[in-house]
Amino acid sequence: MSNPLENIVSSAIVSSFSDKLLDNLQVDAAVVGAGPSGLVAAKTLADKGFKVAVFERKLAPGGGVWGGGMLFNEVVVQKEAKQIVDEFGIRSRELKDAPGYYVIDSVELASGLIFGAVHAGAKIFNSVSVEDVAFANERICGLVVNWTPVERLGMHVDPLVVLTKAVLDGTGHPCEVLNLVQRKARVKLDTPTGEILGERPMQAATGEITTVDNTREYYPGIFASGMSANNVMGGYRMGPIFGGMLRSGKKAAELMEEAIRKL
Ligand code: 48F
Repeated sequence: MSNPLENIVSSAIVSSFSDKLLDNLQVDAAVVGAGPSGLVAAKTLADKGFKVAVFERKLAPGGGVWGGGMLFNEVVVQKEAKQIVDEFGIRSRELKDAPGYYVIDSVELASGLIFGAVHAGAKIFNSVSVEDVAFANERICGLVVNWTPVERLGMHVDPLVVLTKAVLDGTGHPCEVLNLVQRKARVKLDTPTGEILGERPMQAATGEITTVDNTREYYPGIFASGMSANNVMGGYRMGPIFGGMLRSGKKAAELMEEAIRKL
């Protein structure tokens, strides 16, 4: 009896996904949140040959990029980040009245960042939420993950664990993973108070700088990028300008590479 098409399709999906998940239960770098900073970090690390898994709560990766500003689906980047945009093959148009600033269709930016990260070899697990961290020898050594629908429905289902040499909290404004580290591991973070300082209001130019400055390792094994870094370190928000986010992803990848190579 020949194998019906329905079975060929279902088997291919189940076996391919199982292989992917099994292969990513121990990775070099685990990125939480497929926003702009997380996706740039994922591509940069994957380009260097590291095994990278990205866990994204939503069905669609891309974070806050898709909606541009107030759902007008265009965003701005500045010249300091133009090279990163070019590396991904994403098109941009320089503003005539503000040289050094470029507009980008936000759908092209989101899809281009996702495509770039996946093509570099990073694996994105979408609809997967990070609900806890694994902690050993005074270091974050893994992520506790579960399906987002399980989380949303409040189902009493135990999670699985992914072990990693370095975690990036790229969860945006809530800095969820570092909040978990502070609350559950009860350790001091590398901030002036040892705690999360909290995001400050909008100050676009300063926010673009603090996003990159605040991108660093906050506890052994865990780094923050993007708005998460600003929340942890009391940085400013900046609205729909994305150069700082992209540069933060690059910086996070460089710091994580250094840390992984030291292990
Ligand atoms: O917020 P987000 O886009 O991260 P970002 O790289 O970029 C911020 C900008 O989009 C924007 C801005 C620009 O000027 O200020 O806000 O800092 O993406 C964060 C992603 O993390 C996911 C969330 O669904 C979003 O796609 N996320 C958050 N918490 C979790 C998570 C979690 N616990 N597990 C998995 N994914």
